[in-house]
Amino acid sequence: MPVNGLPPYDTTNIFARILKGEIPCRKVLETEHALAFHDIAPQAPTHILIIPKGSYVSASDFSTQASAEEVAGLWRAVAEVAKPLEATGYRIICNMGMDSGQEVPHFHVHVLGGRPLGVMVA
Ligand code: DGP
Repeated sequence: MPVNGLPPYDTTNIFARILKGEIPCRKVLETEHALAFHDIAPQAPTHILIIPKGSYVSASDFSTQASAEEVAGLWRAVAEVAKPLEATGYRIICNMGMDSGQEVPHFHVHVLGGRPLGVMVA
């Protein structure tokens, strides 16, 4: 049963295939619980995606089903990846479900920076 317009976890989704090494990525960081790599269609000079290694479709699934270690591991990877942007600032985005336009049904965090990003509007 789809939730928020998202199907159940599909092990053939593009990020699952990146995790399995079936599709290449420009890796930034890999830890026990997370993988970070450059977005294929960057919206800013720095645009990095951070994904958990576990199988979670959405931010909601990750937040409610992942262990404390996985949650901490994911967000510490986000902080690590964003460290070079701390002086000037950055934006974190998680799209969740149909209305957000989430394209890839494996939970991911976008880190964007390297230029003034403007005021966020819908
Ligand atoms: P979202 O709309 O939040 O689901 O963002 C998905 C992002 O994933 C989008 O910015 C483009 C990126 N993306 C899609 N396919 C690939 C891929 O094969 N490799 C990489 N590196 N990024 C991808």
